[in-house]
Amino acid sequence: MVYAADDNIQTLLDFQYRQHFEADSGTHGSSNHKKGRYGKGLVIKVPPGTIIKDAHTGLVLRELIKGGDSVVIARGGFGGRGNSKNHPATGGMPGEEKKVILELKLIADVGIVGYPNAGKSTLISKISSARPKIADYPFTTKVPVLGVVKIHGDERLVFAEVPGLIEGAHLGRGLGDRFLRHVERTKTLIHLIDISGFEGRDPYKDYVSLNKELSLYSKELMKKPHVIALNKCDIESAKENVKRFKKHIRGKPVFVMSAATGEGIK
Ligand SMILES: Nc1nc2c(ncn2[C@@H]2O[C@H](COP(=O)(O)OP(=O)(O)O)[C@@H](O)[C@H]2O)c(=O)[nH]1
Ligand SMILES: [Mg+2]
Repeated sequence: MVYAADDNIQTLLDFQYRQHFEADSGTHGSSNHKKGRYGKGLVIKVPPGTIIKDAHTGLVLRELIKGGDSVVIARGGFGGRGNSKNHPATGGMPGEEKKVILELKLIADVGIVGYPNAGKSTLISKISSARPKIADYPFTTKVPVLGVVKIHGDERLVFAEVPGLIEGAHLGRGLGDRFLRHVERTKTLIHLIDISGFEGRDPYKDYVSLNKELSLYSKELMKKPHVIALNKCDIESAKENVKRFKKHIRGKPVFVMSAATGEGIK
């Protein structure tokens, strides 16, 4: 049994409905010690970025990164042989059986992370043809949204909005844990901060706890290059907050932008 990454497949949803796969069995041997025909091998198609783990040990058997990558997970058995004058019939060997866990990590160039309502969906819909739901209540976006962004000429970057990061996300609170896994497979991150200070929020505190959250989840995440983008600069209170934020952050580059008006997006 072979697992193969296929560019035409984007999700593991199909496996919710079907979880057992069995290759064709070979045919029986026949008289004169003839071999039976081998069963046809089974190829299970999965999206690129799928990790295959042994269900019993939890060990990663293989990561299928790009389309065309494949791995043999269970080998087929051997057919038996039929009897003849000199040989008794011999039995075949059954094929291997293996229980695996499939896990999909998205692969994107840039992951947009931030608190609910920071404006992640608005930003990705402004720069790509992705059309996630946008609303002024948190957790509108429940699955990671991918958007392809034209940079210049033929150059393209894939952005991913990774929803629902809140304090305690690394413990699995809210939807955070599930989605943090996707961030691991991005090359860089945009930390998107709501700079309006709406409802008495402190944007710098948001930034600090966002970082804390990421580092508690995985130290590797902290090594990823990231840029800071302060969103909603069109709102009156933003100016003062930007000043304060820059004072705290000292030295690090900070982009000031408005996903709503388009200011600073480039
Ligand atoms: N004034 C203003 N509102 C924004 C801006 N970006 C997003 N919003 C609003 O903030 C709310 C949350 O936006 P959304 O993109 O869904 O945030 P997400 O939860 O981070 O994906 C929506 O009501 C947006 O219209 C911005 O630059 N300026
Ligand atoms: Mg969203």
